[in-house]
Amino acid sequence: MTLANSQSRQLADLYAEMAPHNLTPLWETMAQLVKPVPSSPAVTHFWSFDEARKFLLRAGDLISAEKAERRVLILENPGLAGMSAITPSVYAGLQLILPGEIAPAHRHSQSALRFVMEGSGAFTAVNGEKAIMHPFDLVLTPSWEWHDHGNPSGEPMIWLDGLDIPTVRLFDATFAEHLDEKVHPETAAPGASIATYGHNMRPMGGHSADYRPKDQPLFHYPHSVWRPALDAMAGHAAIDPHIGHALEFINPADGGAIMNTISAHVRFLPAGFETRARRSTDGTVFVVVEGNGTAVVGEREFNLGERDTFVVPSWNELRLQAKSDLVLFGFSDQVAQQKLGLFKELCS
Ligand code: GTQ
Repeated sequence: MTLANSQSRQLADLYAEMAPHNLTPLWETMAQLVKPVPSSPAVTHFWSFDEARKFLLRAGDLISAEKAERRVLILENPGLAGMSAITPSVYAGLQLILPGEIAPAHRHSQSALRFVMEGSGAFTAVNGEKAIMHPFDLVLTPSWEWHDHGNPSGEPMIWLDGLDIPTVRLFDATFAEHLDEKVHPETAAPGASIATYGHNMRPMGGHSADYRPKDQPLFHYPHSVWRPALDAMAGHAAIDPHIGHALEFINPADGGAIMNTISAHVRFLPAGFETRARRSTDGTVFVVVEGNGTAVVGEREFNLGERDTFVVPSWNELRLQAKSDLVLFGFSDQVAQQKLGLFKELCS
């Protein structure tokens, strides 16, 4: 037996003997653990809204929102089968609430955003204040705030849920509870938090409305507000060659991201505009709000239409081509990565 052979025999014996002691050799897995650049287990993927909607409406015939607690089809990344995740850190799903239904009040450690895809007049109530939802509104239900959903309108309502479920799972830090009543008692009239905190000002004096947490006063960012803001900004600012005209939604309490674990933005690409290639470490979920175009992600190419969703995993190169004026909504774990000192981007 050669020296090398005898050494590898002895190593194999060592591995076998220490395995029952739950000890494994780093040098066999080092290359998978500490990689020179990200190589996400998630893959890029595209979900047609019309296709997903058909399945969601079928589910609507078979199970009530109340029985389901939340009637949601999870957008599961094909590279993360069984993980209920669209990227390793972020969850996304399409939620349906039919006329007259309620989704009962609960709260949990997980933070959520809702981005309205279809319907008008349903609400998400957060700590007892309703946000009446309209297409392409953004509504937040931050960590540990009570929330219930209801639909007094006459039409089905569908929105995209974005949550930090996989992040909370990573930290093993989940708590959840149900309220005794199905619907949280009303604490403020619909629109009160926008009226109070939604204009780059904050209330002074003893009457200041403190029904909302001080560090998270605003939870409704209506399309009727953000869409004109995006146009106005596009009329004044030079376009970013890698992103287009983009505005991040912020928490007015500190000017930072909307929540501790999730960042969200909207962007506008004028007809004919093509972004230059960009990679970033925050795997990002995009929803098409308006227009047509193409997303080129590595070797894949997706034709974009209104309400379609696609995911670009960490460090995948993205180029966007706008056939018509194109408006996108996007969210990711960027804020969490920035706080942890991990976020990187590469613009070519
Ligand atoms: O509406 O509270 O898609 O708790 C997943 C978990 C939605 C919600 C989801 C949830 C919710």
